[in-house]
Amino acid sequence: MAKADIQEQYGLFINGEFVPASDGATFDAHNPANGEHLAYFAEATKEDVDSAVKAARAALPAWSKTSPIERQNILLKIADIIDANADHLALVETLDNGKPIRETKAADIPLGSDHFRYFAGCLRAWEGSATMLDDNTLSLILHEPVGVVGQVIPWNFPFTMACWKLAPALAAGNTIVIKPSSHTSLSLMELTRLIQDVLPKGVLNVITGKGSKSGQWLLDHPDLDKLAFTGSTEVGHGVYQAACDKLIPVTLELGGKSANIVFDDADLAQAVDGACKGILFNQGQVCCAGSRLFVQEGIFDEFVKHLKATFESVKIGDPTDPETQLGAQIYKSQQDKVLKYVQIGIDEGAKLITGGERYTENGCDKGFFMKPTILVTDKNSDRVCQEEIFGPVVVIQKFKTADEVIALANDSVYGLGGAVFTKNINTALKVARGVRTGRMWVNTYNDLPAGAPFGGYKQSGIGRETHKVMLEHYSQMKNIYINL
Ligand code: TAP
Repeated sequence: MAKADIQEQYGLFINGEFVPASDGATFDAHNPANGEHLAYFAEATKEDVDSAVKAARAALPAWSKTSPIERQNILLKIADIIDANADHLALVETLDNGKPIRETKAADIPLGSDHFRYFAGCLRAWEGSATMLDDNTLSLILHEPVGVVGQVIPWNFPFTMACWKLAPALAAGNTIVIKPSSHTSLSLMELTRLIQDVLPKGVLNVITGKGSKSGQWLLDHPDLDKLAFTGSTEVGHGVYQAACDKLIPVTLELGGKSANIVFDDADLAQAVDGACKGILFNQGQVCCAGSRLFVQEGIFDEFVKHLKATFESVKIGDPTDPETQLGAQIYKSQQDKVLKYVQIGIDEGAKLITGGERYTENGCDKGFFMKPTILVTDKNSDRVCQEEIFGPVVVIQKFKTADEVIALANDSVYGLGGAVFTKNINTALKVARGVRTGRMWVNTYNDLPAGAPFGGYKQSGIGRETHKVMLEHYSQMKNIYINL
């Protein structure tokens, strides 16, 4: 397997310097594809978290007064650095996360740099306003940064999620303390190493460590002005509580159980491809994965036959091989959870069409590889239709009418993504408008460019990312009311 030029040890990044944890504690990370040790990371103590927040607080006055031009130039410089190191960062991400290099090269890393470019553009066009309320009264509206932001991101898209969080927060003039998942700290630490001299000291602080300790200490820190979190709905509840306790704003990007809906008149090849993109991208470890697939009765059997054949032809294996389509699940207990869900589905009466087990051929026995899996059921109440599996497992159901499938899609506590495949624009719009989610794709799946807002209804979150509205989420509106 390819090797990356990485350090053996990474410190915390506090006030512009890499430092060890105050008690010297470390933890290590392994490659999920073969179990090999990758690097050691400092495990932040409560004191370290406090130092990081203090550094961010001290840096805030100067950073918040930088001109939009200065911040734009810095964001563009970061984007350039990412692009110049794209191959390195893609390999790092693949080794740390197990996702195929073809995905990190085509999606994770370029989506990250594009995010910095997008917000570099937005921030210059983000004007306040001046309104004469009457002949003697002028109302000015200015945007001010919200302040010191605490951010926590998950392991499924470590690099992209970091960019989704950092770019808008920096664009709006905030200072940051961010914590990556302890399972995947490498790409953010490598990015930090590459951009350490670009930002003034203290503007960006990165703490590594376990969520239940370092992460919780960050959320609970009393001197934060905003929390931003991407991860599970379960932990998201705790983040919301922590924000409530401090009465500070919060944005949450949480879990999903998205409906991918295929009508009889869909282009079959396009819909099968969309189903694969929906559930196999990133090994199905995607918040908006199309994990519930609804296929109309007229093409049901043919569609399932095609999807089964496509799933069985997927190239599974070494994620650093450019030909590999499906890499490794993130860690053993996550893989065990996915396998357990397959059994739960079967026990509840679902039919296993293909997959449902580990993949151990071609040197994959040391990693957490899985065969793409199809279950078919007729009960949307099954746990496999209601709970987030977070693996390459799609559950297919048959439907007759648009109204029926809209009701089935909405029978979920989540509301993050979804798609509709049809050649009829009226059907597409009826379903897209009827399903209560933040994003509905039409005739595609899992495209996530900057500029199109992404975020959840219901238990899938609060707020939108990947859109200029994030600047509002990371700012306060100041009104100056002038009696002329
Ligand atoms: P979580 O277990 O919720 O972890 C997310 C992050 O929170 C990690 O950095 C984790 O650190 C940290 N964390 C865990 N417990 C914490 C606590 N008590 N206090 C503070 N931080 C804590 O989720 P995950 O397993 O990494 O990611 C998968 C979930 O994220 C899925 O549900 C998925 O749908 C969701 N997700 C949503 C989106 C969007 S955009 N909606 C995007 C990606 C993922 P450690 O890992 O070190 O424990």
